[in-house]
Amino acid sequence: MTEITAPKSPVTVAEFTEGIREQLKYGQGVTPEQATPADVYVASSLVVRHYLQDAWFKTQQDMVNGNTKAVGYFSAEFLIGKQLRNALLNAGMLDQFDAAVEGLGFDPQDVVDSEYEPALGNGGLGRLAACYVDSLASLGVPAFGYGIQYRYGIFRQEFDDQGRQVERPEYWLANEEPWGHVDYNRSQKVSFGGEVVEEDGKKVWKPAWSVRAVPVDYMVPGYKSGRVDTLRLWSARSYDEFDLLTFNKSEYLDAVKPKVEAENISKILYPEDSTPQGKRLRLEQQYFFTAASIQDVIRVFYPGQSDPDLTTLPDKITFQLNDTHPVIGIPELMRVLIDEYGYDWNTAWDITTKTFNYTCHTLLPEALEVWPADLIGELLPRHLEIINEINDHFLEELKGKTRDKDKIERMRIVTNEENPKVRMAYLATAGGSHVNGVAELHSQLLKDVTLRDFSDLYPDKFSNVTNGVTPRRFIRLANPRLSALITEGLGTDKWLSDLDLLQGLEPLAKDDEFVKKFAAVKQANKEDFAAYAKREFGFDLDPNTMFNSMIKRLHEYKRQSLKILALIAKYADIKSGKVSVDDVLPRTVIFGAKSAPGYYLAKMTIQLINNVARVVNNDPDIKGKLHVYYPWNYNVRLAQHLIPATELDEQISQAGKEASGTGNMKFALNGALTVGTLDGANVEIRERVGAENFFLFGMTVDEVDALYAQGYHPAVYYERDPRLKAAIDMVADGTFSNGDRNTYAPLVADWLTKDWFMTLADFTAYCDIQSDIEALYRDPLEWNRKALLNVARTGYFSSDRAIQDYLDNIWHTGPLA
Ligand code: 26V
Repeated sequence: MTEITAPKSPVTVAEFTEGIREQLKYGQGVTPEQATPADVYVASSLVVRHYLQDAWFKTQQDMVNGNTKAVGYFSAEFLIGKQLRNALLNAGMLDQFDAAVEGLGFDPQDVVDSEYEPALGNGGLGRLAACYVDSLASLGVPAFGYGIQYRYGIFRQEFDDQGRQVERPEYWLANEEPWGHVDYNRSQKVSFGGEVVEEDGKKVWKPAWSVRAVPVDYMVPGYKSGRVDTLRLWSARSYDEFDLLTFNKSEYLDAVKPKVEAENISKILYPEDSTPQGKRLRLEQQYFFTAASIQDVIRVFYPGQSDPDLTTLPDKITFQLNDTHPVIGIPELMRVLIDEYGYDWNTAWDITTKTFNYTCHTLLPEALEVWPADLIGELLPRHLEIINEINDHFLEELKGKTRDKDKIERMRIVTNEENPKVRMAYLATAGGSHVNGVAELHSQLLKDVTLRDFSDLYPDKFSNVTNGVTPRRFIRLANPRLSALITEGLGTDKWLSDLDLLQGLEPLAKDDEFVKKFAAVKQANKEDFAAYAKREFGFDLDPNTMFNSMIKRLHEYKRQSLKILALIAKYADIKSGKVSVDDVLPRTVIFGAKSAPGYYLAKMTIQLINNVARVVNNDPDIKGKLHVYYPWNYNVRLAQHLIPATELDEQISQAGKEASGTGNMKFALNGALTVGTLDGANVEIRERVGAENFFLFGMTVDEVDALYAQGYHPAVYYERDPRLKAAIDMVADGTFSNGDRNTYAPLVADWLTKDWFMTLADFTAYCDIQSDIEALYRDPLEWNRKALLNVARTGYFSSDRAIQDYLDNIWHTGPLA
């Protein structure tokens, strides 16, 4: 295999080694002999930061002094994953690191493994934000990611002895964290509560309490671009710390309270819930980071100016709102412009609407945030006034656009009811220039359904940007063997910054020798994963079986239950003798998924999967033909190990429910075939790879709608397909609960009487497509040819392309000169 040429590096092995020695000595205070891998990890990270420092300065200076509009990506989540290897790759220092660390007597893998994963996101939305800042930096675009440095990331998942999910705190900051630079000198004050008074005819907000927002800066090194952008995550601190000293002992606990409350704001990442209730702390978080970020932007772009000309703000930066979570930034910018800088309403509105854009990431109505106006009024009284005024102006504007009173009423930002609510998606649509969905089908459904009235009256606001993933982390770092083979096939490694070049692999799909090399890469990755799964989880995976994965949040609409029911049906067929075990294609099914802690049916599905695994894996009748594994605590690291080893990927959501999916892109790019519905980005993946290289099944959006309209009765499907009946009966009769028929009764009842996402209706089609899948898998050369074509034809799903689309169609900016 050819070696990938690293980007030209600014550092030699000797310099890197010396850097580590210095850091160990003056930073960690240990000799190389005393040092642990964790010490070397911290030291190496600081060496990388050191070498990136000049490029970081220069990027910031060019951004502030030049004429290129910057991007401010506002997101409550940045699921960035481990930093060290990614920074080494992008800075061109991978080889020097390996050599230096080995020279000091350490295994580079141990050093890299010492890093705690910053788990600052729930799933797709947070990981997308991380891919996007990587691409912005790699394209050389000046950008800030703005978010929150939660002290506790998404919970750490464990399973108890019954196979149930247990949530544990994820204190990822337990050890020294060399990547986040805490900059106390550039903190911002963020205020809450209190009241609004009139002074000299002006509205003045008198807040009740304030917290200190301290920026923690992460470098975002671009791949071979020589640019380093900034991910600025805010951490909440109290202003009352010093006051503690003045209290006597009896008042001590009261005095500490404000400190604890202030710091609670950035304490924990909210696990996405099936039914998001109005959570006060979450609104505090949203305001906390958007307000701090807006002040920060003014500080950065108008340094030292007491009377800045903020009408130029939309030329300096554009703000992208990642879902509705940062939408409170719209009234906040209005407040800053009007109350603090004295602009009139219309000027402020003009600046605001030109600066903001909004990306929607969902189609589930319950995931569109709506806040009780009362709650906003309590926490942010001035903002509620501004929101009401925005609503009034907006309704006036609508009257000039349509005479349809019902439509105007439906479009209210603030609802007209006894306890009014603020619809954040509507506020974002009214208060920004562009609204986009995250895949073609999703953007179409946004226009036709979710935001239909808005798209009728403001058609030009709406567009699509299909999601993408970074090839640096998800191909080069995750799958070095495939990366080397691609480079060999293309004769260049330029594909890492221009993923369309993967098309050049297309002719090689006809070359059996190349296809065999490709197959050998997959086989080696499977063996690696088996070893990893043994080490980390104690599993015994057989790399000579098909590796079939389903990794994503556990949610009814994603339909993990469809996968597990089909598996149970196969098991039932073997047990009843309908199918001879000798004819079964050996398959290892791997699940990875966290459920929201309060999501009852999702948690029961986890328990079921774990118990199916227990029963099936230990049943001698199965002769090792079917295995189910559920590694706990699925995260970015596990994804990086599992995706390259997977041969069949499951994207089986009910059509019209998955906005995009990004796992589907990572799998296709790593040479897995997909079994999927016509949903989200699956539609575009299938168009690109070709229908013959994608296993499509199930109802379409139109068929789903028609079935809802006609009245959906899941029990009909249970009666109709004996395989389905056998599977559900097996869950009901206690096979997977030591004979206890109650354990899964609520799940069974839901399937038979409700089944909102129509798992049962798609079951037969899903089982039928399995025979096509297995027939193809029995022909390894043809399977791998198709898998290789998936790689060759999915370069479009690079986050570089997605960012280019945002630059061209929404942000109207580009790289620094
Ligand atoms: C909702 C809530 C509600 C309250 C608690 C915290 C919380 C956190 C997140 C969300 C919404 C999540 C929306 C989301 O993750 N959407 C996913 O976005 C991906 C990137 O665009 C996309 O690929 C997935 O299809 C979509 O489900």
